[in-house]
Amino acid sequence: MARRDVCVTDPIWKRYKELVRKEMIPYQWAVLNDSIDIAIERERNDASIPNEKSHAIANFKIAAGLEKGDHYGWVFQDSDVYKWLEAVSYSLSDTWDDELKTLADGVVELISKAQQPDGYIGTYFTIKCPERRYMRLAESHELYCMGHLLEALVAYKLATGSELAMDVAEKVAAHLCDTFGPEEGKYHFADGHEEIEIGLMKLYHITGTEKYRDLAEYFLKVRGDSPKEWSRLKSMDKGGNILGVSAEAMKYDQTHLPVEEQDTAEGHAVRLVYMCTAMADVAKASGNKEFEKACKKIWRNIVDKRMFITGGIGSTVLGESFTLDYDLPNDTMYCETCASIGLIFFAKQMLNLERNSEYADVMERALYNTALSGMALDGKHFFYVNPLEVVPEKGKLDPTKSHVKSVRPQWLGCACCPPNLARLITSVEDYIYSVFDDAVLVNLFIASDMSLEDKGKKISIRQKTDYPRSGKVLFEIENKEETDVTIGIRLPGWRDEVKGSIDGSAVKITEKCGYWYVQFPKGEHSILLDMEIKPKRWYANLNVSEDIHKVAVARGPQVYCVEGKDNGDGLHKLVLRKDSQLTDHFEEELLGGVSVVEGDGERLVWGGSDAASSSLYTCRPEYKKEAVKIRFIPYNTWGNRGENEMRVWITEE
Ligand code: FUB
Ligand code: ZN
Repeated sequence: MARRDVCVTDPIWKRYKELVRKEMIPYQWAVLNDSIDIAIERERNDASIPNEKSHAIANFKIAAGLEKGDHYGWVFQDSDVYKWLEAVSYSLSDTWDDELKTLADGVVELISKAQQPDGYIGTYFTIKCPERRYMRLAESHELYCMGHLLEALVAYKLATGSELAMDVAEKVAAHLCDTFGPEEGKYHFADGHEEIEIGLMKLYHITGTEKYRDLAEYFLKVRGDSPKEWSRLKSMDKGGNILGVSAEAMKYDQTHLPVEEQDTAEGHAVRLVYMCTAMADVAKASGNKEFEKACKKIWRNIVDKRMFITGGIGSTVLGESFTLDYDLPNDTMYCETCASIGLIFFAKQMLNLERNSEYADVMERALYNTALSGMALDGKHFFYVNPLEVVPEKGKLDPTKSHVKSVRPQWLGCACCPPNLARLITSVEDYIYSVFDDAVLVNLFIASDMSLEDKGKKISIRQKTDYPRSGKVLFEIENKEETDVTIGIRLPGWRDEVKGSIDGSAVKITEKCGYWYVQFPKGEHSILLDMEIKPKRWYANLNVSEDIHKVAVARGPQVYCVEGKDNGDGLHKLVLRKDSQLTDHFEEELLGGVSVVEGDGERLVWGGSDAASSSLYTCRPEYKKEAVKIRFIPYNTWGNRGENEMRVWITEE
């Protein structure tokens, strides 16, 4: 669904979009051009992570022959520029801006100049070692970058009509079709980091060129099809490793098994969800049932056993990876912002394959919690890793927690997350609806105006709501078709009591796979969905050892947390009383306006003799309990009031 079909009117989301337009996009542009003096932090203690400057635009100028110099940054530094361009494209579709368009036109032109005559594009290899092109594909991210480029160019074409964008994209795609594929004489492998498949599918969707879809399918099929080929690929280039990137075990990049046989989420989390996003898209487009089955199995494994309550994924910093079922450590996890963004992409594609509200539930969970937590309220500070439990000193002094930051850095040595978030927020309207020939599904509750006139359907839906502050959503529907239309409204998995009315009359809500389907004849109609949103306690599966005897608080789609700022540090000493009533109220001035949750609890303090209080262990735990009011804020807003402790799961007694 194109952005022009949906216009967001929601004050919260408009604020985020404006933040991206007015703060993030110019800020990121300055970073990409090295024209801003900021501290670039390594995302963890790893000296091989480049952290001096971005140099991303300079890399393009050098590759295009417009400037002299060497490449600097990650081998995938180009993708920061592409994601920026993609966010700009969506932003232009929302709010036209001549100056920004001129700037972006210049970037597309620069990209076209850096493109090689045969269609190849990649500043690292063009500048440093053109002879090593595709020689170390498992680590080189060449196709990963081109995938992001295709996504950006498709978005730019849709937003501005740019012919140059399309020329560059088609040249890239033609080059890839000539170079990779099952035929004799072509390369029979894919990139170590999935993404090209998503880019090719986007190009396929707007051009209808089947060979792009087929190549996307090929890149997926070849992955893990031939472990020997991959081993050869990983060692065929004797030129040495690429800065900061080294060959990893097969599971890391999902090459351990043919993709159709993969049924658990393994390896690097972003790679895995990008792979699944493309697989689901290809499955829908080409009818590949094996892909569909694998996607469903991997989805089940993530959602049932490997996802944090915040919609974060990736349990360890080592390889930024999944580990094993129920291994969900709150203070060492990875939960990269990009991984949750990828999970949102995956969920959206799954909704096209199967009308089941669970996909939208997970999409919403990842969006409202981990994804939004990736950015500070000023739009200029970003988390790469989104912990569920933080004690600032541990991140600084415990080498195994160096990735767990308590304050969002101004920029990161590996800057994949900030521009990824910019493109997600500027395109949030794409996730609100799923449109099918026989029904329109409402997945997210975001005030907006939607019209399908451009799609040849005379249907419009206006959503009016202040969700998630309240759970009341009014849909004003206009059906100008001669036939009935069917709207399916998501009934969130977290809901309690829900009331509904149609055209002003209360009705009984019926449910099919998590959606309430209503059929309308020609004319104007309204549906009111009235969900009670109140703070609720959530508990983890008993196999999650980290969360035993603990509780998390959520309010509608938002997971909550406690912060030292409100509750004093030493959050591990807090106990939420089982019998206490959780209350909520809205605070306009706090963190941009949030609903705060409160509950009665206790803080454990030592009540014994001084000598015993200073000993590390005791047989006589003389704890006292001091009554306290525990105050919770939405998880996505934590870390905006200076450095302090934070926790999602707290002890309950
Ligand atoms: O490898 C490219 C990107 O950098 C990945 O998606 C992120 O996880 C980070 O490693
Ligand atoms: Zn990232």
